[in-house]
Amino acid sequence: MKIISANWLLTCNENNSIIKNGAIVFDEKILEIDSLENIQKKYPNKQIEILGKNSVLMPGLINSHIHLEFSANSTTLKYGNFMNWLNSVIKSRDELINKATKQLIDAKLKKIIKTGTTTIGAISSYSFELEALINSPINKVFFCEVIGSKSDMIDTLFADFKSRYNNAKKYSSKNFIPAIAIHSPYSVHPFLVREALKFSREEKCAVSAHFLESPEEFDWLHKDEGSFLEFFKNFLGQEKAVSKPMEFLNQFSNIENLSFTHCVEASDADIKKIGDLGAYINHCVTSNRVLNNSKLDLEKIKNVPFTIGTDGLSSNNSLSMFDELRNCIMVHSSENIINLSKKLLIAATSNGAKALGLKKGQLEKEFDADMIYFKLPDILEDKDDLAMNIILHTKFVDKTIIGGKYV
Ligand code: MCF
Ligand code: FE
Repeated sequence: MKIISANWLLTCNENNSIIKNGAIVFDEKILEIDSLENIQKKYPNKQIEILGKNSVLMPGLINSHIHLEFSANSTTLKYGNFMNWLNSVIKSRDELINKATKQLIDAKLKKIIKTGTTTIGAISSYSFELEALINSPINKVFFCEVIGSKSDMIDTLFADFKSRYNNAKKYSSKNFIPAIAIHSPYSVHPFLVREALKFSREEKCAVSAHFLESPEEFDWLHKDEGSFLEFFKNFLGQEKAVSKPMEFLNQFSNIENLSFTHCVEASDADIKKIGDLGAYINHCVTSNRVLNNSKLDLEKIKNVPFTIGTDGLSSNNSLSMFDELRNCIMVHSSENIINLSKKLLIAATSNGAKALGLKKGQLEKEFDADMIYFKLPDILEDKDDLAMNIILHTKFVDKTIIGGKYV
């Protein structure tokens, strides 16, 4: 059992409460959280680590959507237009994936931890990053990807997916949880979606899917036209989308931990359906900016909880959640920065944990002791400004605790 005290405890709990001069008692879980004064009275003989002036202790950040297999990209892929990006992925995928060695991914994971992330939702196309991941202390929900829209390939693709999933399952532990990613409504045949979701219900695992991120995807799914048409004709001999957005969403009933990534072009009815499914929206603001020059309308999704993801280096220049949060406050410029910052830190902690089905993301009794601490550059006058100043000023954390252990 350990006790830490900080100037500011940002709990990210249901009331979003902040404790000034607080202390937290923990082993692998959080045992107690209160004012330093009360904790000192209760544990008079216990040593307390006092973090001191301007210190902040908060739940570790949860990056709900990341593709580590694309970690070797920096300048290779085309940005600015989704179709150009997709073509560049197809052209350079093998080369990029080969360059994403275990050493490279190890280094990225170290930096991810140093920049405050304690849990990731890792989307995996091939399981090439599995070895690096299982050797890292970071918590991971490992989403094995299902992809393929050709009807004559369903059995083969499903068998390939199941073998990756079953292999990943061998490494199941409290910090490695296998899950399922359905790539998207345009790239997965509805029968394959059906089989994968049936499997997910048996496994009781989390499910995530990319959904309506580009205008090109919208035109293709709704009207079978636009630049996806040429792409699908050339590559797969298909002239029609395999499913409509609502038909796709309708398949996702009765899944406990469900999330849809992007949703930038989703209609009001789609958003309502996502809410009715009890799902979360993974918001990847930088990815949306660089691939599509678009942004999620936070007002439009106000009834659906959202999480924060960096996506991969395939569509971002950083895997740091603090960089991503800074981008969020800059891109969503019509929202008041103080309120938005509070919402964003909840999205990046508590909501991320809920979307992934984890008892994390809050400084609250019985929650996993995944915490980060760092110092603000100067004295904070008003606690109402805490979330905003954390986002504006934090690049690296001083210490990371995962499952009660310093990493
Ligand atoms: O989220 C971004 C953009 N949207 C879709 N897919 C990906 C993203 N980053 C990486 N991907 C991967 C995806 O998992 O790109 C591959 C898939 O395996 C090719 S998409 C035909
Ligand atoms: Fe993605």
